[in-house]
Amino acid sequence: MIKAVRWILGKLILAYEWAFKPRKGPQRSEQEQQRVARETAGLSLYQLPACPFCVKVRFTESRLGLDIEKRNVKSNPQYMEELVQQGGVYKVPCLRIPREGEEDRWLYESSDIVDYLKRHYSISSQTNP
Ligand SMILES: N[C@@H](CCC(=O)N[C@@H](CS)C(=O)NCC(=O)O)C(=O)O
Repeated sequence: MIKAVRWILGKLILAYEWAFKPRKGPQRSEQEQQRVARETAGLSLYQLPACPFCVKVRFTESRLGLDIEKRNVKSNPQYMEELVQQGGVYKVPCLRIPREGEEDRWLYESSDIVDYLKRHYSISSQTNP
């Protein structure tokens, strides 16, 4: 019974995302778009397709016109292991942020991830991550 409810909820969440996810990002200059693409190429989002907190992050990603690699922790045991061993806890979403000369940063909490993405990739942003 619980499994069935979870299954239905998962489908509803996916349908919601399909219906309402922003389809278009902001207009950027060619140069700015290249900078954003370069910087986001190193990011990865550990996540699950039907997790509402992950949907929230994916909405922000779309709204900002970003393309971040998704790592499904249920379908790939290696991603799950990386998340738990290196991130420290099993919770999604988690944004993995590479840092030059330092260990990767593992950013948990959907609101913190959304803030991070907005801070670095909103159209007026000039800062580097
Ligand atoms: N406050 C967190 C909640 C994240 C959360 O509860 N994620 C669930 C999946 S929807 C999870 O990872 N649960 C596993 C666990 O807590 O052990 C956020 O906003 O990111």
